[in-house]
Amino acid sequence: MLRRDLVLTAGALALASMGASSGAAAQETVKIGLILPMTGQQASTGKQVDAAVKLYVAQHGTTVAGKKIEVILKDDTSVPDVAKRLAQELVVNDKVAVLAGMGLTPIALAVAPIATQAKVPEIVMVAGTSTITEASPFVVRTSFTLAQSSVPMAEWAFKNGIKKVVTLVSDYGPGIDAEKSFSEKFKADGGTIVENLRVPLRGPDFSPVLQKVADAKPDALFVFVPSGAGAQFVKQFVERGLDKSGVKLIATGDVIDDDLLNGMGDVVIGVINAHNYSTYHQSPTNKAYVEAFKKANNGMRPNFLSVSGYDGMHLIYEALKKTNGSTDGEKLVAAMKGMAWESPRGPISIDPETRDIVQNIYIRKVEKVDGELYNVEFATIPNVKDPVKAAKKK
Ligand code: VNL
Repeated sequence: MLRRDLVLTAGALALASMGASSGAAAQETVKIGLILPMTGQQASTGKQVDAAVKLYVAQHGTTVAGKKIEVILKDDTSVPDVAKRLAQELVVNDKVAVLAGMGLTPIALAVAPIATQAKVPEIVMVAGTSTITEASPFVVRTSFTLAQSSVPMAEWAFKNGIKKVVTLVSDYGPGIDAEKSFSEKFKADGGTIVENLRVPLRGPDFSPVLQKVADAKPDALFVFVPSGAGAQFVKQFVERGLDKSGVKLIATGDVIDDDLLNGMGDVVIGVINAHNYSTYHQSPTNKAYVEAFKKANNGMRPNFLSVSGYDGMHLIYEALKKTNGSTDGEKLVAAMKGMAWESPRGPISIDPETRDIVQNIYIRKVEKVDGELYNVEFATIPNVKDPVKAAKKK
């Protein structure tokens, strides 16, 4: 504890003196501290986001508004305390102008006080708990919130004859947001939530909860697990025979991740889910993105987290252009507010009031196209703001 306090104090002093001498012209290089889980349980997330950031830089160059861009990648090993220490070091030693990445909610929250103290923007490219944007005025999010996809999923389910649902989520911030927002909407529409089940984030075993689902026999099981964990869930769902039980599987797109989809096998064909991005999204922007991403990464498919990383880089580059290269954190955040552009996922913008992303949510069905499994979009809910924050305002 003591050592940590000392480090924090030293950090604060260094930040204060930095602030006093930050003449704009002095800084030739703009450093971006990219904190990602490159190893550990969330390594697939780090791999996707890092690849997208590298692609963005390769396509758009390393000079923005006369400044040289340098990305410093750090592996947080999926551990929040490690991410916090790395953020401190990046700010104090490397003097980064921006912190980015944040592959899990606890990591985004651990870094937020440092962003506030240092007045450095924290670009959240993954974590999806609603409250993260409220943890610091320097947080700007390019990923999503879980309520954004869970509420449309609930609406679609009730409209399509599903009356009784069991929910199953990872037991932490985004899972609880998914559970609550799905359940509230589904009940408000007239449906019944039979049971809310949760599994631990680390090393989940789905067997005991899937037995409960088999016993409850709902019309559908609604699931959220974070990107990377869906394959294990589907495997156990099939092992328990639930794919043949008449219980429909519905989910947020995190579960039916494009990255893992082909490995899940034909059992997931027909699964309906709601999300912000599909590799199969039919737009020229996305076709170009998927082609370039695969080419640069040995044929690896880009998933929704790669797109959030790619968009996060766009946000940083465009904000720097707007500030004429100034790295003043408040100016950068001000420049980011209200920014709108065409992403591989479709049109997106940053809500100037909440600094959270506004985006289309698509209802999709897993289909086999040319021998590969894809999430094929068949309905669009345009310009969705985070429903949790929207409800708070009322
Ligand atoms: C989170 C949310 C992480 C959704 C995810 O994948 C995800 C989070 C790593 O907030 O921790 O798909």
